[in-house]
Amino acid sequence: MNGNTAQGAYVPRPEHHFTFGLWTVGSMGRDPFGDPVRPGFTPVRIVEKLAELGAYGVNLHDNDLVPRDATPAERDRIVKEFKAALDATGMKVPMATTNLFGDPVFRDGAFTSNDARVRAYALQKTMAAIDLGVELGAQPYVFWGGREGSETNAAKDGRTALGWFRDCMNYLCEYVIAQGYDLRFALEPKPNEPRGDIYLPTIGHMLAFVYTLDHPDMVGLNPEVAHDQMAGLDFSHGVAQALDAGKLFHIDLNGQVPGRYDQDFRFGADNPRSAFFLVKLLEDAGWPGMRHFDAHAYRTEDEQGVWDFAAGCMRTYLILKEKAAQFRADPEIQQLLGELRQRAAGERPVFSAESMQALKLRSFDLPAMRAQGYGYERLDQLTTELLLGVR
Ligand SMILES: [Mn+2]
Repeated sequence: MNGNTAQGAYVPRPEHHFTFGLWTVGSMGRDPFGDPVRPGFTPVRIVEKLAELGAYGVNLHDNDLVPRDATPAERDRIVKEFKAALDATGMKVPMATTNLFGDPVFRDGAFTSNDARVRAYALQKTMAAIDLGVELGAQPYVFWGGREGSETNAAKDGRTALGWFRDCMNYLCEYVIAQGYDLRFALEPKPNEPRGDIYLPTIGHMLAFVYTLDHPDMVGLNPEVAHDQMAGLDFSHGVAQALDAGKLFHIDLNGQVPGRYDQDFRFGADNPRSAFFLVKLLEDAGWPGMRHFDAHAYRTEDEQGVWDFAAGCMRTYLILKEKAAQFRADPEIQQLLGELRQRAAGERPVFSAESMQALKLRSFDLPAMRAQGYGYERLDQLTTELLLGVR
């Protein structure tokens, strides 16, 4: 697929449902070793520029929009201006979340702090942020427990911490029900950073936790590429599990090299191949959610670099989406997959006295089964060549 049509297909439009956090393009490039390198933008400027680039909407933490120390009057003025920018551009706010990590009060966590007053304050702050999210039309509401962890296990029993976390999630589900909000929660796992170790570090841990809540139907996941890849995991496997459970409520797309600091690179910057398999999974599944980027521009960049970063995230997704379509249409690849499907076809193992007896008596041609390969080298090379643009 070449030529002008294909180029046009890479131009992001609102119907592609691309979203960015205010904190992503708004990142001033601060890191643990260095000061900000960019001045940042007002939320209104971000909305206007992302609309121009073809995005569908922006997502926010409460304090990305309303500063922590704003008075109620200031809050109302800021929200009004922001809504006017949304109205003027047609941009939406499909997701909102709470900053429960920046304030020093959360240094030992929010819902898992050893200080009961901090846990209560975290609930109060989250209820106000949920009200703001609902006012802006957000669905779902995300929780990233960046400080919900520890450096030393001498101070806190993990069972106690998870119990506190559960109490808070149950409380907030009841809050949503009591307010009559139509809102679901999406929990975001991460293995470490900023805490030495964070509770519920992977998609699997988080999924198991969801089913211990009072309203598991209201709660799903917001997995992030970087959070799995920094631990060396295959992100698309985790996303497949969340899809299989009907729990993929939201997703954070970015780039991350395994074993490094939390990089949050432009989508596909690190590993276009794993990004391809993720896009292919989401598109094959017909997943209806937002394609949300939780990433930021390299610290080397100025304002133009930030907008190049945002445009690049969306363009790469669309290129990989086209590659996934090309993969589905490629005769050689499909022939190999067809052979694999034939080999995979068989009766599902449904237990009964008869099926058990039959299986116990079945004879297998083990020498032939041991000898036969799967042809993955050829399939993988064809995939590689497709991605490298020579097919
Ligand atoms: Mn994230």
